[in-house]
Amino acid sequence: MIMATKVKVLGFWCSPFVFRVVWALKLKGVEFEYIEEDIFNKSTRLLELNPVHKKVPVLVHDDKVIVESLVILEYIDETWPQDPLLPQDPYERAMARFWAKFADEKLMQTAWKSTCTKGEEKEDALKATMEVLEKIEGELKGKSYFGGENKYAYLEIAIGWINYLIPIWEEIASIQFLDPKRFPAITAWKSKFLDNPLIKETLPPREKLLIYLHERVKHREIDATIRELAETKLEN
Ligand SMILES: N[C@@H](CCC(=O)N[C@@H](CS)C(=O)NCC(=O)O)C(=O)O
Ligand SMILES: *[C@@H]1O[C@H](CO)[C@@H](O)[C@H](O)[C@H]1NC(C)=O
Repeated sequence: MIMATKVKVLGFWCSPFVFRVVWALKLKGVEFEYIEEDIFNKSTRLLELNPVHKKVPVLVHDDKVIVESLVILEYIDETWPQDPLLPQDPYERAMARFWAKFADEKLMQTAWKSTCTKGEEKEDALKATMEVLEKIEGELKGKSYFGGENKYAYLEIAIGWINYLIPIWEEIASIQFLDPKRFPAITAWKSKFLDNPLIKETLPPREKLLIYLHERVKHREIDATIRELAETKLEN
């Protein structure tokens, strides 16, 4: 364990962005203090440390503050170079960053939207989600991990949220995103990922996550109904 410096992480117990940072630090054996934030009632500490986005994760390293999970991952990799996350080759590094960005921009919102919405909106979101998953499947095909044999590569950590969140979303919405026949590479990778002790010890209990996300879906539905009512009122 590296003890010389002080590392703190501001997080939220089920955030896919926070897990990236926690996994990377644990993997590299960097000791850190974890501080749970209430993202629905933000502390002045959070607002002061991340005034731009007001979001978690926030990494505090001595007196330096770093935000945005993918940026934090690169900072961690450069500051503690043991067990590297990113590949050495510049092209491979670029590709790893490309896929992480792609999944963040194209997958997370659409998959969540498929979970929360109804009717045509849901159909469209589901279709878009499947297209993205197909691209990711293509990238993983023929490999054990995104990083080849490196089971703790940058992309594993960046996209790993798929493995614990998507199954819960599937259950809540009674839809199947990850059909093992259609996505054999992702399915195999998912089991390996979830079996990994480092991942197991950090993920929250499935029941707790299920209850919480159910609530989030309900809130989204209520918000949408209120918006609709407000719009009809304006029209009349
Ligand atoms: N792009 C950011 C996203 C972080 C993010 O959305 N964090 C959520 C928790 S899952 C948050 O703090 N939400 C509070 C808010 O949106 O006000 C990252 O990669 O770190
Ligand atoms: C919000 O957080 C403050 C302290 O940071 C606390 O005193 C207050 O009770 C919290 N409010 C709610 C609604 O949880």
